[in-house]
Amino acid sequence: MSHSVTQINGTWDCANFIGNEFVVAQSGKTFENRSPVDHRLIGQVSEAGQPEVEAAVRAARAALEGPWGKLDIAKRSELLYAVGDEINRRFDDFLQAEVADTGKPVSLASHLDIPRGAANFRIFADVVKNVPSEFFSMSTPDGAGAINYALRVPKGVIAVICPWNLPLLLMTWKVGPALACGNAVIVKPSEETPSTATLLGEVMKKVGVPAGVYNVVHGFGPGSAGEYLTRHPGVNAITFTGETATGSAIMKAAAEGVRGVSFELGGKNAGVVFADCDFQAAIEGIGRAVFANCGQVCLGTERVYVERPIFDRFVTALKAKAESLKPGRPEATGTGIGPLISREHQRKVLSYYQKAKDEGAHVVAGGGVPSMPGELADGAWIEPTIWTGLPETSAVIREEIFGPCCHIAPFDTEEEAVRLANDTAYGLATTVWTTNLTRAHRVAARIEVGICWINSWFLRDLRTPFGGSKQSGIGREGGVHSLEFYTELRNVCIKL
Ligand code: NAD
Ligand code: 6OD
Repeated sequence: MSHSVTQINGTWDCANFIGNEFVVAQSGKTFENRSPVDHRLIGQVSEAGQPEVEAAVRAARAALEGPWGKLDIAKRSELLYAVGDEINRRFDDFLQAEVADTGKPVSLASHLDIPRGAANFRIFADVVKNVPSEFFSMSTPDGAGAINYALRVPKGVIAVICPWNLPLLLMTWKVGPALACGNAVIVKPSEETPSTATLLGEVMKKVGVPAGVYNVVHGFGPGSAGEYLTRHPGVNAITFTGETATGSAIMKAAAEGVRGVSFELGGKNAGVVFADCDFQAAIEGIGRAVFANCGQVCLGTERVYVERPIFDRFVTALKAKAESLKPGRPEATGTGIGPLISREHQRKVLSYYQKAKDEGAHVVAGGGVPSMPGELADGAWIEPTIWTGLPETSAVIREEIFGPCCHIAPFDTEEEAVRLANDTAYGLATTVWTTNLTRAHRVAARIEVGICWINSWFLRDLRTPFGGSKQSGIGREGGVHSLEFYTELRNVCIKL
């Protein structure tokens, strides 16, 4: 792969990307990027310090004041289309980088992560060209009148702080609209997944995106690039995807200078399965919602409520689904599930597996670490796991685990199902399975979430509002909703 990251001793090393140049931190500090599959060293990552964050902010500001700030919407859209095309042209490079960092099956990354990375540029290139602004004409005492129109102007320098679960998809979901709206961005990828954000630097430069428009600083959160960036007064707004507790820390940083935030945070999502569902479709859908990406999807289901008449049959069928998912190398045909992102995350998920046992759960499937051959034994593997029999107060029912696991509980009435689904501090997504259309509308209106899927899960139309209620987020992104965060409206009032 021709890569923005330099190849040293057979490993891939990631540099920061500032002002269209790959830059190694002045401090010389690096951290390791290791494969979740077998813990092998993928490469060293240059950890940005204050000087690199300063340089990135300066580069971004210069871009806004330079050619980028003067480019009209049509030209910006053309460039974003070119970015999407170039991602597709280098599809295999992105795929290889994403799979190396995450260990996820190639079959998943090639259908979800990389195509969405490209689509996220095209959709917002189209949105900015097609969204009208406001116009009001008014009367004035002198009879001549006045007119008002609203201009959409970019917010300025946007810090984009990203998680590791869908690295390219979630990063471009924010970079696409931010650039479409004329901002400059500084991306801080997760320390676990630095590669695709780095590679995107090559793409930006190749297609002619001006220097300073897209910057990448690598590092951690507190006491590192994440904190330096979010505290920097030259950053005008912060868009963040990650844990609710991190969102809270970033919000405190954003309070200094009263900067805007857009947050996509954690979840403890419910799946609700009514007895009148299409049973096989529900098993397939809930199976994906629980186990896809090894359960590391913010929209994933960790609490499943099933109407009592089909409860036993549902538990048996989902158990079969869990046990059919074979762990293996990302590129191997037949791999149904990858590893968790890291050993640290594996320890966290296993601590919940232990808590479930301690609290008296019936372990229907999984519950531990699969036995893996050879060097794979060093990877962060985990068994897809299903529990029943826990009280709703149990930690595994209340707290986000972010692993391939769920608790299944029976319910008797629609009222009870809605109450159970809503009994959480989070409010990101729900998936409801029923063939009764009236019931579907009724339940969707009552579930306290940002996204309610009926007879589907993670089915995305990128024009729709995406985000979380309660502790799952602040604001909505997607289609025109992204423009609300990435632009400001300036009213121009002209006295005639
Ligand atoms: P995380 O919050 O640990 O880290 C996310 C990013 O924030 C990383 O880049 C990290 O380095 C950075 N960071 C950490 N502390 C920081 C600080 N004090 N200041 C600035 N930056 C800081 O999240 P994660 O473990 O990478 O991702 C998993 C979490 O993300 C889960 O909770 C999941 O639900 C959530 N998530 C939510 C959505 C959504 O759309 N709602 C999508 C994906 C993931
Ligand atoms: O599809 C999206 O746009 C999106 N933001 C998905 C988030 C998935 C969370 O893991």
